[in-house]
Amino acid sequence: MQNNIWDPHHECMSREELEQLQLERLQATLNRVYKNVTCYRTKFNELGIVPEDITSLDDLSNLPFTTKDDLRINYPYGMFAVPLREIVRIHSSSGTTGKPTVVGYTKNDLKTWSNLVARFMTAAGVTHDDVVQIAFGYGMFTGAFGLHYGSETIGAAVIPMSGGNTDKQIMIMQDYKSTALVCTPSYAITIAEQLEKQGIDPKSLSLKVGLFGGEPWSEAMRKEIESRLGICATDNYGLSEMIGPGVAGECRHKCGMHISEDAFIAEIIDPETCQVLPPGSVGELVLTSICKEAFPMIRYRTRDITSLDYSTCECGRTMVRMKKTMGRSDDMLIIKGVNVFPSQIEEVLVAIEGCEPHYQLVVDRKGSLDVLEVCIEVTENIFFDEMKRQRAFLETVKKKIDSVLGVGVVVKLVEPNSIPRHEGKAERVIDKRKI
Ligand code: DLL
Repeated sequence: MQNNIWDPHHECMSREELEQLQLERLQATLNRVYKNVTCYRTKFNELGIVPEDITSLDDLSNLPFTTKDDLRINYPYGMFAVPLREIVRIHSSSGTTGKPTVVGYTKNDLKTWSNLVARFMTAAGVTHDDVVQIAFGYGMFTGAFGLHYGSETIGAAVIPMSGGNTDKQIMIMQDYKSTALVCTPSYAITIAEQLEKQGIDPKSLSLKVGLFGGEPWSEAMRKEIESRLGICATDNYGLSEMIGPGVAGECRHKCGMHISEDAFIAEIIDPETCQVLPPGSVGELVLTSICKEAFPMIRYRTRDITSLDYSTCECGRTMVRMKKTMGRSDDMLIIKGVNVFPSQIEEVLVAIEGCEPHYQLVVDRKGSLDVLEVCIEVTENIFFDEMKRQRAFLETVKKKIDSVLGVGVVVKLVEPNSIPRHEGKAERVIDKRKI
């Protein structure tokens, strides 16, 4: 490690060298998917493209996009480019409509992943002297395992706490002298609030740095976390389909997240016209993985809205920086770190007798926690039913929604015709969160 850069050879490459490497890796990836993934072969054939046609990075824009629908159609293993016996790990994306997105890793992919996470953790200042408390949930979510491997690769001591149980998080933080905290930004606020409630001065802790990600958060929230926990907080971006955390992360200058461009080629497109936009434009981020064996993704539409900054960064890294995401081009909501689609709720509601297909989702932040209120229009029978039966109905609906989403919601039954109708698209979501 040199000057706080984990892999200076790749992270500080000249653009010319980088583009040469990207092209070589892209061509290898295209050959792999054309040979091994029916979905890609069919799409390429339909367009009359063979991998050999891609002779420059500019040709990338001739290739078809990959969307979440492709992953759903090919559920669970159809997009894998290696036989199952070469897979050593399976993860999935949190809360999607119907079946989750399944992603696989070979042994080499896990090595690649560990190194990519080690990069952004090093960029945030983590070293082998650190004690890293991981408060992301361990499980199918990629967050905890990704940062776990990154920490071990650096040689830091990992405390695999998993999410929740804030009092215990605080006790461990005090007793084990954790120096780095890893969780969602909203959970960092919860921890800060609990510390205040218990009268614990954050200065009495050993915390120095926080590595946050998995959900959108603003600069204002960063300032709040930094002052309330007395740490330097960095933003880190990733998605299961690409590898999990490890796609992009901030350095100590905190002026955008460096994308590991030797592993992912980034494009910005207009989500309506699908045309590639010039450098600096705001649009949807499209990523192509060029280092993955098990689950390569060609021009995957992330739906995240951002822009890319190619200007030089003081840290010495040459990798492009993406701005904090400004929302999504689809309707996915992230509630307490879980991805929620309004259509999932709709699916539950339309199947319940007595619920009208008119509903509205109100998202708010109470303290630091996201609250999702589902307002459902019900038939007159139910609305004017006796309290006991109405309660039972409400409980049934809530249970069904909670179990489909994997996150608790507040259900409110409203009287017929009380939800505004629109001539065009319905306004399903009211997001009151100020992030
Ligand atoms: O959230 C991977 C991750 C875990 C990244 C931990 C960083 C830290 P998914 O569950 O597949 O994967 O959700 C991916 O979450 O498309 C974004 O919409 C959103 N997201 C992730 N990181 C950020 C971030 C992980 N730093 C989806 N800022 C992505 C804003 C983020 N949104």
